[in-house]
Amino acid sequence: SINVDTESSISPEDLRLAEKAWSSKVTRPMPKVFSAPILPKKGEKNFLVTSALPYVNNVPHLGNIIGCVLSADVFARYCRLRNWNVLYIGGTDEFGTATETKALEEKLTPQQICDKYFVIHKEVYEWFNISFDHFGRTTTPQQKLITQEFFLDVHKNNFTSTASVEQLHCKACDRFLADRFVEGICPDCKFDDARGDQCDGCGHLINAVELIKPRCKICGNMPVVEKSDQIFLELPKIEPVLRDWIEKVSPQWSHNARTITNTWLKEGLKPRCITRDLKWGTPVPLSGFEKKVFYVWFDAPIGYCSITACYTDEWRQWWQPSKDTPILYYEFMAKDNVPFHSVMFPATLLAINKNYQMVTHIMATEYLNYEDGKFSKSRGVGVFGTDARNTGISADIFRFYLLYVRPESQDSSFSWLDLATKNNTELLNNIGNFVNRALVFAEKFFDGIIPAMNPNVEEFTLLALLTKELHAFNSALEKGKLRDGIKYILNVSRHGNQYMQVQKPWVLVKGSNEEKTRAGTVVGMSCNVACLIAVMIQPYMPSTSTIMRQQMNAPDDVIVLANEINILLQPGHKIGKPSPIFTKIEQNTVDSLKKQFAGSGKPASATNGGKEGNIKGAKNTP
Ligand code: MET
Repeated sequence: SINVDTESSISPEDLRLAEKAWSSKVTRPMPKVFSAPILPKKGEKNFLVTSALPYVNNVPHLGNIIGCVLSADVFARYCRLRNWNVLYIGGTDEFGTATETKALEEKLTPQQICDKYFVIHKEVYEWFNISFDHFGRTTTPQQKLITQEFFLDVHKNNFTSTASVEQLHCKACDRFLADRFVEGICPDCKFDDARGDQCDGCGHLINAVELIKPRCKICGNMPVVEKSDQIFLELPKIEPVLRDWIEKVSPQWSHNARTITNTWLKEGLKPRCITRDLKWGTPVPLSGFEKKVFYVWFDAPIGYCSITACYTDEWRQWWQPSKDTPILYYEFMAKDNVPFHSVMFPATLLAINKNYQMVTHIMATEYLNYEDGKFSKSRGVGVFGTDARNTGISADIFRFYLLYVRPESQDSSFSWLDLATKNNTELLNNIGNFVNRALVFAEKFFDGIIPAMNPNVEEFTLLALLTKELHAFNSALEKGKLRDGIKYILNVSRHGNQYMQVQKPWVLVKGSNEEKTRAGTVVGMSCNVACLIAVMIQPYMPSTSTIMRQQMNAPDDVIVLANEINILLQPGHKIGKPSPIFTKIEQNTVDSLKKQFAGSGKPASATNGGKEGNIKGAKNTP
């Protein structure tokens, strides 16, 4: 399954460069110490990284986790590993009808729901070792202030309009009903339990006012169609500037982000309703609209700004950067979030016209399935964030596997058997075996001291091969191709294993003096390759990287990744105590985990793109 092939042939020039890099005296920079508040710095590479803000009302499952927070985490960690300046912002998205629905369900207030689930999200991400610089939420005074300010700028610049919209109103409850508060008969297939936003019978998106015999989900009475004024974002008016901008930056987006955006553009942009007759949300600061709130997708991306503002008063340094500190802004998300980040949010910022930081890289994943089907909370299928810690499998193994199967260019699935296989082959047999043998040889044959190295063509060939892998690794990660990155690390380890197998230091060490010296070179080189692996794997498996580096007693400065390979562990360096790094996952563990998370066995309900009961498609009606 490993098909990233960088090897091919090593030219004399490759050898010469590898030799030069290896023997050049470099003073490695110390890893940057990040202290809050992290701000963009002139003359440095500045990265702003965000992951989509998960709706607060649910416990995230592994698919949600790899789609946004974990992917963004690996990228942010990679930036830190390169000693670049990076700020990683995340948080929960707390407004919208999803929260209100949950509140009704759990008989709590929306705010209580947010407070409860915010903690659940935070703890899940802590367990997965997600290294947010700040993890915030959208129910803050900052969010209200900034959303209202942004809106008023858009409004002042004439990029809004108002129109009367038909909605279902429940007299008994005295409220307009959001899509998810209505059920009825599907106008298409006549299925009698269709939801207000989508029919579970035929899968079609529905306009709630078209439901036949609608009923209020809260009280069961029949709502009536009433008109109400709403505010629209005039996308057609912004479209020309938006198109220019998209054309300029989208070549560096993930392929699906480009395609989804182009589909939207092809259909032509329509004015989009950005207000709702709800109570739970950011109030609209305009006379006549005081009782309305912003549609959750208008204010959710503004959460990135407001959460930064909760982190530092200097938040505008990131969001309205001066010309001399350009910022690369990477947004990670699952594909259903793309239009809101590639069209809606940028359109808002362009309409404001105050040089707000626009996204430079949209990195969207496809969906992760669970075994042969979909994750489903209601049916208890799949691993949810809160379950993961009770499996006996460490966060690093989950991280590794989720990144190994990251749905980077097509849907993929999480499978326990596959997780065990990857653990047992790639981690245990490949990396674990190599790193452990290298260190044990150093301990056993050289008293744990890195021997003198006199590299010859064998070593320079190895170094040239590794350099190719490292270059490919760096270029993949800079493009957000996190899954490929893992494969280059495994290649490095494979080269190391092959080298050790061919050189046989355990034989050499028993031979002539010359052979003993040669054994020293081989063991020294191997320990250095092991250290390179410990560094490269850091964004993916941070705890494992620490354990490896402890066993090597590696100096702190190794944890800055360069683009060339030079000596990480110097001759004379005393390593720590080697011990096995990974453990085998047995078949009976696989069997029992599979059973534990298989759910009730009831059939899946609707085709909903892998996200349970939560469609955020391209519907233009409120
Ligand atoms: N809450 C949205 C979701 O979970 C993402 C919002 S990103 C600003 O899909």
